[in-house]
Amino acid sequence: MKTALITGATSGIGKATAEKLAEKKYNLILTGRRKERLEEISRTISNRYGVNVLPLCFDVRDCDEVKKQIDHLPEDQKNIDVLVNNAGLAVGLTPIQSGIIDDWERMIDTNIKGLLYMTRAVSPLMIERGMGHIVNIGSIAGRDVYPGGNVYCATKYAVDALTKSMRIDLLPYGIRVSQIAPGQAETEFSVVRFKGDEEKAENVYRGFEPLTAEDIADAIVYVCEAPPHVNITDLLIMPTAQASINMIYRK
Ligand code: NDP
Ligand code: 8X3
Repeated sequence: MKTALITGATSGIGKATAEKLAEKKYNLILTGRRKERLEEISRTISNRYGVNVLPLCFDVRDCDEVKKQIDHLPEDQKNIDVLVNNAGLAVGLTPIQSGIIDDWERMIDTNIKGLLYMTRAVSPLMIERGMGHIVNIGSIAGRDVYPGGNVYCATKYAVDALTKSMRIDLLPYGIRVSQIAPGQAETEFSVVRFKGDEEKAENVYRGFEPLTAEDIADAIVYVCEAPPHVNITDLLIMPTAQASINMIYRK
């Protein structure tokens, strides 16, 4: 049985990926900051699919905590076959000249530094075993920019660059590195971006059919289940109604 560690499994893409990998009989290590939700999701998945699910509650922005959590994993759960670097967020949609510094820090610390801390802690375990697969969740926002997207886009451009670099650095150790880059997917993403304003969040998806978290999870499972000699390096997945980052056909 394989083991997958998924960051940000308390909602959206991470949660859906946990379900779909459990369906394929992966044991799971799930992370997130919302403890109760994380524990509830872990229990439900474990009962439903009969797999081991270990909830680890921590903030990926805390480098020492990330290291401690991975170092202290029970020996039989250090065999991480798949790391899904999914935890991430956009905060605000403010032009650069009036940008809120705290919002910038949250995005940079989570989307770039959190992904780096997780990779730094887990990749040596993969190297020891001469196998592993790291799946980074990028975005269409890492391919093009939009008004007010500035820092969020920059973090996803960074994920794109890091994915390519990690693939080179980890090449001698048989570790696959892939990126999944979604377009608009309806999750808690926009509620977080608009700091709890549900109406603004709903407007993002008004008049067209966005992707679901499950659509992206299906792609992640496909990438993870490819034969060991096959690495699907990069998947850009868009809603049919979205032609480019700025072009959505709304009815
Ligand atoms: P959600 O808001 O639904 O999920 C985000 C997850 O990340 C939550 O589980 C949250 O858990 C976790 N998270 C956020 N910050 C931290 C942190 N500091 N430490 C630990 N966990 C954290 O959004 P999505 O599922 O949509 O987002 C998942 C990824 O997909 C993100 O990287 C996002 O940028 C990317 N993406 C999303 C798109 C979309 O349209 N939805 C499109 C393209 C990419 P908790 O709050 O419990 O910590
Ligand atoms: C999320 C998609 O277009 O809101 O990465 O930035 S977008």
